[in-house]
Amino acid sequence: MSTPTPYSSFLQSAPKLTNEFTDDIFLQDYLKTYFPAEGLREITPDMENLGRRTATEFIDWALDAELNKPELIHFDAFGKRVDEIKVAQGWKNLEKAAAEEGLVAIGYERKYSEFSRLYQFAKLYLYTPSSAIYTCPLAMTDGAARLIEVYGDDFLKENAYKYLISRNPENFKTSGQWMTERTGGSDVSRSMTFATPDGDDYILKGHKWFTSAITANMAFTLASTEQPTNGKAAPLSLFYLPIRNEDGSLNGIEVEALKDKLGTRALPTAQLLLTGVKAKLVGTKGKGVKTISTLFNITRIYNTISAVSYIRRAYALSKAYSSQREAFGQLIENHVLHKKSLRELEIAYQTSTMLGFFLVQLLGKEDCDKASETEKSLLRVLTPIAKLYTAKQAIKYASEHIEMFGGIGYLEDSGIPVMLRNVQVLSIWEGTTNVLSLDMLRAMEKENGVIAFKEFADEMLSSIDITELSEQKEIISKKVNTVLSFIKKIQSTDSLIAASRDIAFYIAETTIALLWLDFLKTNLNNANYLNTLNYWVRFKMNENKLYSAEVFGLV
Ligand code: MFK
Repeated sequence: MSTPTPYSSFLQSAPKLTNEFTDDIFLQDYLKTYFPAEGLREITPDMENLGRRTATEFIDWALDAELNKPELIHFDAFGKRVDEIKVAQGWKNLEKAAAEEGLVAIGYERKYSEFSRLYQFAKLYLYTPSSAIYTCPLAMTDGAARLIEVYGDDFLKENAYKYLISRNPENFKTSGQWMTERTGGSDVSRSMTFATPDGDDYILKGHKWFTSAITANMAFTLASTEQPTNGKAAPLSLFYLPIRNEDGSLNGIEVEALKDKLGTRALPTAQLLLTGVKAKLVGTKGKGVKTISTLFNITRIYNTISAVSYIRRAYALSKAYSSQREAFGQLIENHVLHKKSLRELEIAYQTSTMLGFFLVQLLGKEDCDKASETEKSLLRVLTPIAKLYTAKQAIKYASEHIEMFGGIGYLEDSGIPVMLRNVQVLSIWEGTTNVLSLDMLRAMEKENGVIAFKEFADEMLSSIDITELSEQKEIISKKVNTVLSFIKKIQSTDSLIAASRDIAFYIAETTIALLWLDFLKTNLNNANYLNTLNYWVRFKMNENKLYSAEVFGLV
């Protein structure tokens, strides 16, 4: 009789993705509902091709980029200061692919008019979780292109814009966005970078504490043309600069160090000393923050789509694993409690995507001058709301995703933990949750945000005339009224500020409900989608409470 082996030879197979477009039925249904049918037929092969690439070769490149962190080389062999940054081959491949796929270009070619942004961001949604966050340089590049469209002169159009939107990897250039200094990340008014005139240009001296993607070709940055007086910060202006001179040397910049970060490790984030940068003023002197907001409102939308794309990827991988892993006598996908966890992940990605892509549709309309005044205000107020909401969702579900894999999810070489580390930044960069809650208040106060939300909600609700949806419509209508009367009732500015975060989450979830209702007008026969709406309006939205400042004893 043979002796039984003392250990098991069992090996768990790893989950495999095959095509991130064809596998994502919700994305396809969304596009069928909102993208013009003929255009969709045209773009489908392109989406399928990218869906395959993001499930295969891009994942290998991203892993290479994550494992081989950027390196800063201060001096060459002969002692010359060079400040060169070495990046992994995978990172370079991801940049080349981004240009070829037109990930920025599509938004500016505008082949599908106001729907071009939807096409572009649907591709970014596939690309991001397989990109080691190469999406960050793309976000700033896109924001820079839009900034130049709105404020740029002929020089910027000729020397910067056309390269930012190129599909040719040889010509494609990227832009940075340098705002943060040691004195402040949220409060940029404390900036200590100064600009002195030099003919038609300026010379900038100062220090920038966090600059993402220092391998970019150009940057937009804030500086003041005046010194602070009596402790009052001088107004900031916006400047454009090429990062390198024509001979390849740095344009009055020293790269002091690369940051050692919790996540986004493939992305070279640097600390810079500006020793005398030649730069050009962009827009009106002293209006730098307003001018650069065109750029950072775009990066905030990228942040939103990145967040939702990671939740989608968490779902896709968890689902694939559940169909391979057995426990307690059956595949874990058949255990009812595991099914429920998967379903929660599915609902999270679909509902957050609904909010993100709505924002993208509004952006497309604004780009093409097709947005009404209400839609412009809605885009303005929903941008901070969607950014803060989806970032928090991504962090929550990236954590759940690890748990769905058990112990293997906790192992670095499984490739699972990197998602949690990467998404953690989404609630910080481009404005923290609190700063964005305040930005929502700014948009409500200065740009008709509340009125726009009310008009949007009224229009959505009045367009629903389907008996099967009447109960849900009534619940959502009550939610809209609750948040609007809560805002109206608040007496003091402090109370409003203290409640702003709750208001932002409440509006995010109510907007999702309104959008889901609209989506169901054409997808009512899908039981899964109807179930999502019912769960959302009857249960999920009730978890969100509006707390006044008094509850916390703050006023
Ligand atoms: C994968 C995803 C990719 C993401 C890319 C990540 C790249 C990472 C790079 C970075 O992290 S860069 C750093 C990002 N930093 C921030 O986002 C700063 C966060 N802080 C804020 O947003 C503050 O609210 C702000 C700096 C804007 C406050 O500045 P101020 O000067 O104290 O604001 P103020 O005085 O209220 O506004 C000045 C003007 O700007 C006003 O217009 P007017 O001059 O006409 O009165 C405001 O209305 C306008 N403004 C402010 N925020 C705006 C805006 N306009 C439109 N949209 C906004 N969001």
